Amino acid sequence: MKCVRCKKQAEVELKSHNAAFCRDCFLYFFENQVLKAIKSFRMFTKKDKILVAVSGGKDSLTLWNVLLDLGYNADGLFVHLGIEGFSDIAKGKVERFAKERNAKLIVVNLKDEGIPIPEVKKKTRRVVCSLCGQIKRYYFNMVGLKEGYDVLATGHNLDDEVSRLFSNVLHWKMEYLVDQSPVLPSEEGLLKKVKPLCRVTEYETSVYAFFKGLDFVDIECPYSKGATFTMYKKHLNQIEFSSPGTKIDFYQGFLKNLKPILEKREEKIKNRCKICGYPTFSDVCSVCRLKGYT
Ligand code: Q46
Ligand code: ZN
Repeated sequence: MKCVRCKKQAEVELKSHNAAFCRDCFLYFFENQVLKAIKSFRMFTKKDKILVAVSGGKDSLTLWNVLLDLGYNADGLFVHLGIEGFSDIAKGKVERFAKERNAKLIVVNLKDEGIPIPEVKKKTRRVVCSLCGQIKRYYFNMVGLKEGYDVLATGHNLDDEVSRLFSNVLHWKMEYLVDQSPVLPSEEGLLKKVKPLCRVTEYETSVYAFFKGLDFVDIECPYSKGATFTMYKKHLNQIEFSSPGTKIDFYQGFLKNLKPILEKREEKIKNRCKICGYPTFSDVCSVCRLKGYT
């Protein structure tokens, strides 16, 4: 198999793009897909201060690496969850990356905030992952606003987006479908949020991270259950295998055809938390409630 760009021996075959690439041309292709997403969805420009939410995993470190290579002004934010045998390892990987790339890293430690995830887990009967997700989003937003960033970038890839879309459609979760977008504009109290990896698959991201020699955390969080999304990803990959290109068509089709209709009927959250000002459905947001302010 030959590289479609330079005719050298190909190392990667991408059926959905009807293409095969050598190492250099694959990296060029990957960066180009990210650039295409950034530009077509007007995510940010070289003038913007970008905050990248980094967990130490493959996707977020890939995102940070690509943005730095493309010359964007991108700093990292790591939220230390206080999970034994996991959070320190993840922090080590992120710190090492930041040092090697000479990039700025901000660290928030949930122990200092009084809400480390193992304590939160003890206090709640809910699935801890949904609270953990809310807490992370809360700090990404708060720190981003406080430190004067223009936009928050997360490492969600096409498979994350498609499996989420699939799940939201299967269960007709309209309130989540409205918010499913590669770009969420800023509003009062909310930083603009973007997903520059929305055009690249999990496989392509893994290949990129491997070719670039990125050292990321490859152990799972001990609280991770992830079964539903993993199951959807598996089924979607089977469909993709017999019909290459389905994933990106499904996602782009949603953004083009259904999203505009949903946006028209969207009801905005009007409430703000009376303690910290974060947008919320009730009087006090869930993080302030966890901190015991009610
Ligand atoms: S870190 Fe937090 Fe994940 Fe661990 S507790 Fe669940 S949500 S699994 S991405
Ligand atoms: Zn090539």
